[in-house]
Amino acid sequence: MPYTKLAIGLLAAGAVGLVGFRSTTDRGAAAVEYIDFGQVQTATQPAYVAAVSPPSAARVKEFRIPITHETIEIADGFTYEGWTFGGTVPGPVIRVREGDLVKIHLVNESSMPHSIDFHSARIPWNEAYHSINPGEDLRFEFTARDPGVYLVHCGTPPVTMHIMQGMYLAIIVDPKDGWGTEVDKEFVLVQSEFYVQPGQEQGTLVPDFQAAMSKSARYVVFNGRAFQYKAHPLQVEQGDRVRLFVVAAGPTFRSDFHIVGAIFDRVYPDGNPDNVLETVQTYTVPAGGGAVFETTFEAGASGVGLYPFVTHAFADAERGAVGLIQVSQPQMVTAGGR
Ligand SMILES: [Cu+2]
Repeated sequence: MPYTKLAIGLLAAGAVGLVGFRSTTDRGAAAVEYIDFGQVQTATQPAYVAAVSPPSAARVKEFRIPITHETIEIADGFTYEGWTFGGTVPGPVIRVREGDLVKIHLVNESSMPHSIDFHSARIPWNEAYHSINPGEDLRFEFTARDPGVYLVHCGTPPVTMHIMQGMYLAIIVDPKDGWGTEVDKEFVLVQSEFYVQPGQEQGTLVPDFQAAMSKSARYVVFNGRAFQYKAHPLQVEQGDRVRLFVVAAGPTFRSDFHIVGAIFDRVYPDGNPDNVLETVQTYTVPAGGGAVFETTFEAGASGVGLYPFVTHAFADAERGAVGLIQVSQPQMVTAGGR
């Protein structure tokens, strides 16, 4: 379908975490949005931008997703040859609305076969999720029928290897009638783990598949890098209501998601607001699953201060799956050893 580029421009990195070009037509229900993730890349420095903006009004959304192999930083000072969707680990957040037609154009720009598997789609595996060779591309589409937050990953065997190399991203399908609450800030957190050993050069890491098969992760991370939000907290203001889209990419671990010093007033397992749980301390996101968490940072109840978010499986938190939410400007900024 042809589309007219009515709006092309640089997007503010802080607004949606993407820098580059995208185009959107604006013809009401027939509008088409096109994003080329080869051109629009998620910022990962100083930290992967976790903040997300609402989806566009376009009812047809098309995404070009290049597969590339890239040098990534998975812990401070440690680089790794990752396999990526869109050049980063995790790949870019895809956000659509329930009922949207989602068109995918997967392009394998790497040197080996890969694939893509959308948990948000009802589609035959053999049509959409098969591997494509270097230089090949694949087009498929699906209607986003089911609201929630979902894992997208490479499914090429051995899947453990392709996921531990970084081939995953989150897709949010906003409910057609909204989430039922108004929030001030939204963030995406994708938990995953890396199985690595030292490379030949100082500061480099290489895959350790045996460690992966014995579930001995070296790092467990949110959004691709150990401890990045401890150094660069997610910033909210006192009084804010916050929605967190949490996905556990694995390849093997789940996330026992918890915020120290806060209670979730709502959790939507799988991200469907029909699945509401109220007043939750910790909720487990299974490997290959997602959930939406909501809480409010109010004066006298999770007010100004620092709030670590963790997987409460603490051996995993010690390996990097801990970050901070900073509410307004605390007088003493200290992580308190967590
Ligand atoms: Cu792959």
